[in-house]
Amino acid sequence: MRWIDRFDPETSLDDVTPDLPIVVLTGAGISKESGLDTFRDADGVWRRHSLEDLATPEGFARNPALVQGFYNSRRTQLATVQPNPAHQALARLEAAWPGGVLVVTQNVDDLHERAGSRNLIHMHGELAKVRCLECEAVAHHLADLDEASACGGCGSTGRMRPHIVWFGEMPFEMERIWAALAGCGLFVSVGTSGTVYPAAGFVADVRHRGMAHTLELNLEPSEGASLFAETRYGPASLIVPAFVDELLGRL
Ligand code: BV8
Repeated sequence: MRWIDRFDPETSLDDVTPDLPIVVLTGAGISKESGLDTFRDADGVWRRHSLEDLATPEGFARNPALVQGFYNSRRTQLATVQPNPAHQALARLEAAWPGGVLVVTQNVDDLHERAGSRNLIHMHGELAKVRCLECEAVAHHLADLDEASACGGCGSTGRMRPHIVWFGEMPFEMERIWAALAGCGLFVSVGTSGTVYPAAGFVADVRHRGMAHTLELNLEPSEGASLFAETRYGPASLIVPAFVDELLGRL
């Protein structure tokens, strides 16, 4: 039997009562209108740089200076961008929705927290944090990293890496994410191409249980679009606030 045949009958937003928890997955598309590049659009990061050289442990081992430079320039860019109405709308939803809202972001920027989201998981890590390869200490750090950078915990130098999940590494807080997906009444995906796993598999995980409504909010259909019970397309800064206003208008 094909996996898709086991999905339960269609759901709708009408099934999403205020007591039900909401899980929102976000990707690079939600930060695009803040001025941060996505990865796979025509002008995306992986169109200009080699993913293998810059976002894998092997690439870091081969040329740490190249990888540190890539993340240093992206970390520096954080100070030049602001949250947009889509980030702000999700923070409003979290503050007002009785059933609770968890934002699981693939993004490594800090725009969700700067918009006011608190119940937030950075499953792919954070640009504003660094980790010591010696003692595993994680620290908030906005300056450049290089071979002279010292760990604030153990004092080792030249052993600091970006606190980022590279390809082939296990994303953070997966148990907490899977538990939230299992218990949610609404799963919303915003601004992601549905290319990278395990995040790209979350909608199927939710649909397989057949209880939650699933909604894709994106600029264009993602690779997983057919798995969503409902889809709405347009720029995140427009369609996410409109969706949040509609949902809160039902309270
Ligand atoms: C793991 C680092 C297991 C941070 C990133 C073969 C098949 C299936 C899976 C695999 C496979 N081979 C390997 C794998 C696993 C691999 C994977 O999925 N590879 C893919 C490429 C096939 N996954 C992993 O390795 C993950 N780890 O599986 O571990 C494991 C098990 C045991 C033990 C150890 C390990 C780790 C994945 C994380 C990798 N790190 N980045 C950084 O530098 O930023 S992933 C990278 O892609 C980014 O972090 C980003 O978050 C992520 C997803 O990209 P999107 O956010 O979706 O961005 P994208 O550009 O693709 O799309 C943007 C979307 O926005 C588009 O749809 C566009 O239309 C839309 N958009 C644009 N503008 C707007 C908009 N939407 C709304 N409004 C707009 N204005």
